[in-house]
Amino acid sequence: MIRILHTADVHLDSPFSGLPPRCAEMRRNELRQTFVSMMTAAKRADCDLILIAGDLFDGALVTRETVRMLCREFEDFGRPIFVAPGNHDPASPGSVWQKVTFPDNVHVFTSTDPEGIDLADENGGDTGVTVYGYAFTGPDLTEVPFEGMRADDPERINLLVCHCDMLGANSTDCPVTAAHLAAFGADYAALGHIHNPPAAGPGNRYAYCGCPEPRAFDELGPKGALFVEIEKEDGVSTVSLRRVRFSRRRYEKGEVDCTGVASLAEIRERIGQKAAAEGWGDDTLAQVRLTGFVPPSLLIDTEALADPREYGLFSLCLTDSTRPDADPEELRSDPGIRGAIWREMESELNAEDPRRREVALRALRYALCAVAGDTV
Ligand SMILES: [Mn+2]
Repeated sequence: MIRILHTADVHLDSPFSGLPPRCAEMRRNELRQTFVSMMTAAKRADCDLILIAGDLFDGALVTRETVRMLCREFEDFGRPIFVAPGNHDPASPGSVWQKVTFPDNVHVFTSTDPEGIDLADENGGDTGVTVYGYAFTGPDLTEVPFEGMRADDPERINLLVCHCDMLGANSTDCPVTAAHLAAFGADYAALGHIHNPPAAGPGNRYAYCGCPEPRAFDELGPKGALFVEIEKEDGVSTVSLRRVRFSRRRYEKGEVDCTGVASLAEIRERIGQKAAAEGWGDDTLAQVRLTGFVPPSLLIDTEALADPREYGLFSLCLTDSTRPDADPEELRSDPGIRGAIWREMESELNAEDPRRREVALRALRYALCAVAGDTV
């Protein structure tokens, strides 16, 4: 039986440019810590090898600190590690893969031509395991490098580590299909590139591990890596997969219906209830949309409401999509000034652009309040 840690898409040294600089710095550190946690877990689980299926780095800009951390962790693991560079960190001339000498136990695939490596044990004996892989050598790879090839020896445990896009037939990020993988005939293909991993292939013959640490609101929920166990006897293998969370943080999206509230304090309470109901905590970066109908005089100050500490969150981004609880039909047919305001603004209130809608809503509130003689 062999045990493998399968990871990919770590995107070390990501700029996190959507965050304030201090938070971004913190997240870059956390990303490194997440990687260290994975390596520690691989050692603790007594993994025989590690497969890194591309995009270990976010781009060509790699910090000294990150390289030092990687070399230390790789060396400390001591057993074989295979890296198949992806579209974000291709093995191109002058890339980190050329500049840095990684420890001896690390094999980096550097060619788009697939290479198969037989794994030796500590004494140089044969383990019966072969690892196949290839590299992106530029940002695009429109061919499937292993098309028409087959793993040489069906008696061995054959692994394939590859960065590829199984979700887009016309993808320029190596458009691999289930048929390509079946024809190659690996016992397990460790895939990288898709950060929100879809279900594993039939019989667990292939799987995306997803990213270990999410970086934005299109990577929702906890993230991690895969522990893979493969048993092979008389040419027949069984593969079992275990997904383990490693992410320090998680991104979550939600809606809070504000219908019936009379004050900002009540909205605050509802946001708190939402966070509690969803189990969000200080690991959570939440994006919450306020919806429903509120009194026109209630001006929602999203900035004042969005202090994450009040709800025990790491960060909170609020958008206001509430509507004044005036009846649109009644307003539309109002012959007076209220109707005129509504008819003037109706197209903006239904605009495609959420920013324009928000501005229009705010304007409508001010206008209705002013007409009603309320203070704004
Ligand atoms: Mn990628």
